Amino acid sequence: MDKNLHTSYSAKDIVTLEGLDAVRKRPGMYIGTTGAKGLHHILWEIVDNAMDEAMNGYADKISVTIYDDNSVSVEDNGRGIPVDDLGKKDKTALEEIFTVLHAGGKFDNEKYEFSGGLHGVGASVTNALSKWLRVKVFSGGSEYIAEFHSPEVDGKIKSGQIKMPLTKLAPSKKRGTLVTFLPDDKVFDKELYNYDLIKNRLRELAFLNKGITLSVEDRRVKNEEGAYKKSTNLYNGGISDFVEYVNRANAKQGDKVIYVESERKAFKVQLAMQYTESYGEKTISFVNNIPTTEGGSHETGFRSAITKCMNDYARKNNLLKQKDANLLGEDYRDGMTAILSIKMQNVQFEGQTKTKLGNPEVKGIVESMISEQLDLFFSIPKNKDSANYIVKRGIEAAKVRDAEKKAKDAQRLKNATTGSVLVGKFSACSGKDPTKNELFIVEGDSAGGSAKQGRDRSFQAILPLKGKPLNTEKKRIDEILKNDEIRAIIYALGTDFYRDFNIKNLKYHKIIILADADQDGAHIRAILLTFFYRYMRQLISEGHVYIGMPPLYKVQKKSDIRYAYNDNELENITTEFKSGYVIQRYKGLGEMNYDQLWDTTLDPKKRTLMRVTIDDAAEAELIISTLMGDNVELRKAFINENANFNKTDNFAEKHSE
Ligand code: 28F
Repeated sequence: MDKNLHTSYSAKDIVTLEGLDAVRKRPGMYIGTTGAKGLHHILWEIVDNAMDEAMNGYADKISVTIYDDNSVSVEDNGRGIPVDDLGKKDKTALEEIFTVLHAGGKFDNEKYEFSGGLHGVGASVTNALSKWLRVKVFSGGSEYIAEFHSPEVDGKIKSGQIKMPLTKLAPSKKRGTLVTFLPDDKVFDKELYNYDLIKNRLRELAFLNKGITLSVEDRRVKNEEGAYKKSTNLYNGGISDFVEYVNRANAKQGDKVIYVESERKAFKVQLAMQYTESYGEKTISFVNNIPTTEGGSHETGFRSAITKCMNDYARKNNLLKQKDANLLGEDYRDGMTAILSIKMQNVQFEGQTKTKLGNPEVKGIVESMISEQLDLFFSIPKNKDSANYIVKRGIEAAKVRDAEKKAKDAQRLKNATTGSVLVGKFSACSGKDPTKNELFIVEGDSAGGSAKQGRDRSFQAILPLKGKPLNTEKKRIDEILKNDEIRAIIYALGTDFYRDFNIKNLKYHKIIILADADQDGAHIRAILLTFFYRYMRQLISEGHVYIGMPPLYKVQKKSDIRYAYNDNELENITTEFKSGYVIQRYKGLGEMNYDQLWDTTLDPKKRTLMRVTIDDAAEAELIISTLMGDNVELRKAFINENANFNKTDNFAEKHSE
């Protein structure tokens, strides 16, 4: 990172000073990273523009195509970017959108009521970071074209320059906008578009915007029939279909979906809820189609509305006696899956990973809009059984809460000797600064032993796991509390868990799971991620959880020792060595001695960590409830379909120090 970045420039200076060249100079300021996330970000900017046209009611089909030169196109069937200024002004509206930062009128709200692009920086950044970009507009019975490129002039790249000004071509019956671009590999190196990632995001957009068809076609691969891989999503049931999709591993026939929506001037709320036999709460929320995995004021408002409405309903219908205390919000949310989607202007994102909604005024707005609609919904006779069911579940949950509290207090008394659960296992570090300290949760005693010896004890703590920890999915809290491995993790982290979780007490800002790269290791990763996701969610949403990447191979030629972390790297090393080398395939962490473990996996300067992120909460829900739930046939199908049991790693993104 350019150290003086924070002193000499701010985004607005760059805009006035250098236009698009500034984007190329510091891409990280506009798209975060120039890794896979950044490559996909410049695609989302274009998809967002098509989505804006669809959300405002002018388009209902959006298709993405990936080509084998890694160029990609997005097409919508909307009005088409305006071309009526052709020849009138020095810069057409279209040229503005693709060559001026924060241009395209999306930032003055009256033209676009809701825009997903607010969190983005617009199509001009995509243009600036592409080798070339072509726009086709189909409107008024004609086809138009404009082309941009980023040529090298006197050794300097001129980013996103107009190459072919807007030109009218042949007549056409089509309507809409088609943007095709080739990301510049001088910026993104060898990163390639990920079909599954794009497919999942377009499916999420289809759920969030009912009636819009979103598809992606991958022209880099053909199946045996010679057809390209393609996925098309259209959900006329919108987020009601979404909540059933998330619950497909748990829901039973007849588990009703409750759907309410409300719209005021420039503010729209949609809520879909479905109760299932599973425990705990699953709320997946969005603002302008952007996942808010760290929650925020909209979720707070939603939760207050549920609690208030259900307690009022319970009293009014004599399901709670006058003398009974109100139930807690969490009682009503036990077993509930909710999708909350709001659309608004002037969004302020906050939180460690900018996925939390700020805007304090939103809590009250959402609370009143949802309360009003839920009261209406439950006053309709045919919906009474849903309300009665929710209150019944709430009353049961309150009873379990009391039982858990008693179990916990009893446990706490027993826990007074909690050290016992850690004694002989846990090796603390001497440093007291949580932001620097790291906790390695290591599979197996032998690996644990070499981690203890190999680590830097000033900031690295080690917690070896005897065997597989308890699979906490579908388990009650009191059962979970009986498992020593889980208790050891809770105690070592210092945050407590579930209702009593408090991230402020976290003793380690990096929690690194070290497990073998085999099925057992993958199962341990899945179990730990399930537990963190269910009972310590903020650890993941605030980016504290990592997966350690031990090397798969050691290649030795005389005294020259190299490590390969995947087959690709092995190939590079053996090519370099040519001959006279020995390859050792590591079966597990335990095969490495402690200084090799330090060199390859523990040393912050050399190791590779995969940060676990929840990019796709719906996907995470599905993976966890499928993999860890008790629906055996679904799990078998999932594993066969995905082969790579490490699907959980899909939320992981390469993280270098
Ligand atoms: C594949 C990507 O970018 N679609 C778009 C439109 C439609 C209009 C528009 C876009 C300049 C300042 C208003 C048409 N007719 N897909 C897309 N479709 N931009 S981008 O207008 C941009 C103007 O704000 C459009 C009437 N009003 C707006």
